[in-house]
Amino acid sequence: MAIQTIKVPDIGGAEGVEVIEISVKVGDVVAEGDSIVVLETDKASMEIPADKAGKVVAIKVNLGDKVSQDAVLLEVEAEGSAAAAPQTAAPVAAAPAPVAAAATASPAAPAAAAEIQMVVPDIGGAEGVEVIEISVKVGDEVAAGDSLIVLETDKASMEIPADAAGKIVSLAVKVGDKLSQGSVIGLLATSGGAAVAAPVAAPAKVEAAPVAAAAPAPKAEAPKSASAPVTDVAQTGDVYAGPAVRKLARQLGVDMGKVSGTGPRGRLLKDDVRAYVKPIVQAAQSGASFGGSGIPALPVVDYSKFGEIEIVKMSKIKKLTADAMVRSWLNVPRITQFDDADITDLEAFRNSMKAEAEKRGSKLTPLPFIVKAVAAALVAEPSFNVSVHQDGESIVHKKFVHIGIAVDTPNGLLVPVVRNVDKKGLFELADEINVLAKKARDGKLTPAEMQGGCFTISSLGAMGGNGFTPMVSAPTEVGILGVSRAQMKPVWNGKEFIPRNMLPLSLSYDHRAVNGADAGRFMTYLVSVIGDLRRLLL
Ligand code: CAO
Repeated sequence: MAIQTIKVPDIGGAEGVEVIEISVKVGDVVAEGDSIVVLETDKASMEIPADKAGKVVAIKVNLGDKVSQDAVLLEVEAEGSAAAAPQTAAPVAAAPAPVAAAATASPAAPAAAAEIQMVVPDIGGAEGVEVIEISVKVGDEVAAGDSLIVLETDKASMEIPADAAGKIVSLAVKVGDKLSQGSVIGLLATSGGAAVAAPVAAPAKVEAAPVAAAAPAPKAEAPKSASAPVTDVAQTGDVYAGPAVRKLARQLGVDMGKVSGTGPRGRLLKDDVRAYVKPIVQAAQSGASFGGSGIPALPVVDYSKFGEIEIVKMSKIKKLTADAMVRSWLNVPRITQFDDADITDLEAFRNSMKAEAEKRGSKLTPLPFIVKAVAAALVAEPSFNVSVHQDGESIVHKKFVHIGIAVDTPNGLLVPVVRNVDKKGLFELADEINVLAKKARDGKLTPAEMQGGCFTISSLGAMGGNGFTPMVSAPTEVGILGVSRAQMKPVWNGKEFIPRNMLPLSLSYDHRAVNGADAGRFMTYLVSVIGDLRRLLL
């Protein structure tokens, strides 16, 4: 079997054009016309099709290489027969070409507004080329050079631009129509002097547009001459994709406008289309409904397009937290209720106890007081001390009060659990929280120390803020209290405003298990206990 080479065909004289995609690998079997590499100038991309069929035995270019006409791209072993076809470079835009803009240009165009026929210019002799997109609608104002329609052969796509500025009066084509040179696209009411096109009555004169795809005019740019060049990889609307990708998207019924391109300059690749479709198919197969309530995949974004970036792997803890957050977000109908607790007296008491706390080596922050008050609220309002059973039909009521404390560590968020809070004193709680927080920061917590929580407290009080909406730790808990920074506020006592130290509290709960009324009672009780710690004795 003969080994044959596939070379860069005539690319309109462009030199040193960059290889941005290699669409085949050694061992692949290519048919004539299959896209093998994609080249890109600073203005357009073009797919280079195989001009012979066979098995790829060597790839002679690398991504980033700069190539010109006749550069060897691949070696293929002709399949089945040694009598390979003689090598002829298939022009890139073999099929069609032009975004040939002012193809209908008439130097003697009228200066006044007039209706002109929009027609398909010279498209390299291609006949019956399919309309795959209509980029305008009746009534649209277009500038000269704006894309009107996109045609596609099996090898290339091309935009047909307006050759004059004006308003679309009518369209004579629809998606799927097969057009050739001279086919009428519709009527355009030109906006006056800008028109360079022939008036309706005069049959459009079509000039030959260059076949090569190498130096295309950018989409928005008005053509500078009567023979504007081709964009092989059409950039229609926001979609920047080659014919093969467009074909795949069409076959799969994918709206390309919804897919993010990961290729150079946001170009859509086949893999982007597949990545978009995969989760939809998987979800559909798992029985999920997409009648408007499905979860669409997040688009893939190439951030390097916007500036310098660095990609750092998440720590294991951060990854686990991310998964837990998504699980909670998607499974828990979460409501957050806000209130302020008056901690003026609590703070006075805490300050009075500071010396004693220091003597016994304890650090008494507001947190142990809050933990103790939450434990009392869980006993008083047991609707919060539950889990939703996995059978989806039962509620697990807990007869113990274990409270998790969110601890910020260099590796991420950890939630050690303080057990039997209702049975412990303030100093004991303060010490235990400090020991667990240190273990968390040192990475020494055991799994058992992070399990069994009935409720979580997330304190951002040392950092600031006046409220947030914490996420419920599902499935084990149904409530979480966010604590923000206390601050002095004027509070009306019935006669006058007095300064009070107010602590903002945010109570999130799982509305499957807890009703608003339960939450209202829980919060009211909690606020009253924090406001007057003597209530703990009742
Ligand atoms: N308002 C005003 N000041 C507060 C306060 C509040 N709500 N809460 C704490 N403070 C003060 C403390 O009194 C302390 O001041 P002093 O040293 O003058 O007494 C200072 O802030 C620092 O407190 P701390 O952070 O050392 O101790 P803590 O008991 O308040 O919190 C811990 C302990 C482990 C919860 C905390 O260190 C922590 O990691 N918090 C972050 C939790 C987190 O990331 N939550 C988010 C989870 S959801 O993403």
